[in-house]
Amino acid sequence: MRFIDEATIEVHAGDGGNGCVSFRREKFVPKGGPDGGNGGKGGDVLLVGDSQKNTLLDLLHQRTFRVKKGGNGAGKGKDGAASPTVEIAVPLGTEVWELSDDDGRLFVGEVLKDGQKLLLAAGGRGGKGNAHFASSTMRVPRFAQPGEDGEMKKLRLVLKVIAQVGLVGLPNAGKSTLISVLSAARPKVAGYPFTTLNPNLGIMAGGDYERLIIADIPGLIENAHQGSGLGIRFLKHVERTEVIVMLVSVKDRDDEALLLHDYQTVMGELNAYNPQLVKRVKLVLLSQTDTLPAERVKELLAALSPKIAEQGKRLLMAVSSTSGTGIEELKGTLEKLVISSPS
Ligand SMILES: Nc1nc2c(ncn2[C@@H]2O[C@H](COP(=O)(O)OP(=O)(O)OP(=O)(O)O)[C@@H](O)[C@H]2O)c(=O)[nH]1
Ligand SMILES: [Mg+2]
Repeated sequence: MRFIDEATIEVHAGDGGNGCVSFRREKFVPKGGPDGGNGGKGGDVLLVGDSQKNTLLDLLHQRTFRVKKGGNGAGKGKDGAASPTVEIAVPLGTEVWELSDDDGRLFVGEVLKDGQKLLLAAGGRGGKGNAHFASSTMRVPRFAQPGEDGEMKKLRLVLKVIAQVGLVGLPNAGKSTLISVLSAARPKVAGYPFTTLNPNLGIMAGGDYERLIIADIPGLIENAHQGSGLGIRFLKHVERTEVIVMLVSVKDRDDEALLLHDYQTVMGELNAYNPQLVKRVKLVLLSQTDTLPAERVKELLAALSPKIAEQGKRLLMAVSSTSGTGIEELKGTLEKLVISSPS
């Protein structure tokens, strides 16, 4: 499925129905009183959070949402029917911005929970019929109110995936392979850089956390913040993530200084996007450790741990997705980190 995380849509809420001018006609009563009913309310356009969705792809096919006008009032005091609302289902984590004609953006809101609704455009009020205006001083109102126009808006929707754990690292670090070991996700894995072009989501089951959502995002390279490689715009998907895990592959990098350099490169890119992300890197994984003797992995862990420790706030562990070494321990650590982090 194609992953679409931004879309522009136009929404037209329903106009209110018009009020009616009518007079009662009864046998033997030459002039009946006013009996024009009210117009019905125009339907609203709402956004609804839907946990079954994970892309804004639908919105590429349908970009305009128009709600019917409310029914007009009629004689004999009949009110027009309200027109039904239109609901647009979107993945959780969708933000809405209203676009103005001068390209300005105004934050409207976001949906974070299943079934949560956000009003995008309000339908117009129905107009009052002439019966409404009858009074002792106004016995024969020959007018009624027109319905109010529904709101019309141009909106930009931005999906920021909600995951508890985000995987970051250089291309080929083994992020996609790791998510396939931790969850049922089966993203594309290959021995060339930038295999992952769109974020992959995986759900890790088990333990106290029934559902721990992990996001694997495209690889970062030096100067990604200046547009190198795939850039850093994908980092928005770990912006809400409390626990960021960085993978540093030891494959063909059996050297403390090289590994530290790789670590710092990725940190630099996170920092350029948003310094808050740096603080959330709670765990660094030496990955693909099956390519080195176990003894050597221990040495590297011991040498690098103090350099990345950040006063005990950042852990260093070793894993191999291929051999499975360290994976069970990693699962337990991820749970603990997620549970202990504020959300
Ligand atoms: N030996 C070994 N190879 C691994 C391991 N994990 C991943 N690989 C290999 O490393 C290569 C890159 O793996 P990916 O999972 O695609 O790496 P990635 O970090 O998702 O890469 P991008 O999507 O390009 O950023 C593939 O050839 C994998 O088979 C591991 O634990 N051990
Ligand atoms: Mg990948």
